Amino acid sequence: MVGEETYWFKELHTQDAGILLRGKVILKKKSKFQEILVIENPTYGRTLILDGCVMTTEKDEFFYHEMLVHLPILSHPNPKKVLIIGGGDGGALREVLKHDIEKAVLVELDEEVLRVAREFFPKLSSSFDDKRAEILSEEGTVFIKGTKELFDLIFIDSPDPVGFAKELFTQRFYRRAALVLNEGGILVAQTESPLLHLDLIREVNQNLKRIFPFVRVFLTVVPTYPGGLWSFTMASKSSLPHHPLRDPPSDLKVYSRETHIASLSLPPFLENVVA
Ligand code: SPD
Repeated sequence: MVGEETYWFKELHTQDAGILLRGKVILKKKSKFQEILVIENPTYGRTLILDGCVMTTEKDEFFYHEMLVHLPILSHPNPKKVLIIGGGDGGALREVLKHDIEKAVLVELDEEVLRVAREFFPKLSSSFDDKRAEILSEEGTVFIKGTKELFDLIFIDSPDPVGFAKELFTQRFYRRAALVLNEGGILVAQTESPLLHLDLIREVNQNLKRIFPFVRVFLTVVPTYPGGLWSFTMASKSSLPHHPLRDPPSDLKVYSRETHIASLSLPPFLENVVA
């Protein structure tokens, strides 16, 4: 299969709809935790697929990583220490390091994903070599329980809530994460598709509101993800501004002052669920 030029990858997003990508298989292997597949698709470029789900493609990853990171980080008055749970491809870390922060700790469960990112996704994973970055391979839940450090932002850049990732969407996990946030800290999670996973977004929202008085959902598009429209949820014990507090880094493709404000403006079908 590796080297096969015309392999058709199929991911079902529901029982009867999904995405098809044809391409050359670059790598297929099983890690301790999951199946890792890398294909080269002429339209979306190199694509990382974990357990049959598209995680990132070279062509559209910036929609996800820029919006996940810059909107929350520019909502914090003075971010210095950042924690990323998951995010083993390095895309979120790359965006975090565009800011004047002192330290970013990335905690990825699967060290094989870190290795694959280093070898096949250098545009994302070159962030691993930044002096401010600390890369750990362990379970996020275990790290959060054991760490003595406090963070200004915690990004939960997880896969879908299936298998080992399910815990990262629970109230129990959010309570523990809240304990390692500095005063005024912000927790941010990827929270799936408003079109296909509205119940999950509602549940995460309710769970976070039991812990944090300020919770906001914001949106981006990710063409290769289920439903195409994607949500993030951020939460804090301090109020969250509606606009960025500083100028963004200069080399961005989708995040701007305008898209920041627009992304926080929710369509009624979603606003009704999280208001
Ligand atoms: N359905 C795919 C959801 C994946 C969300 N996380 C992607 C990680 C990219 N850094």
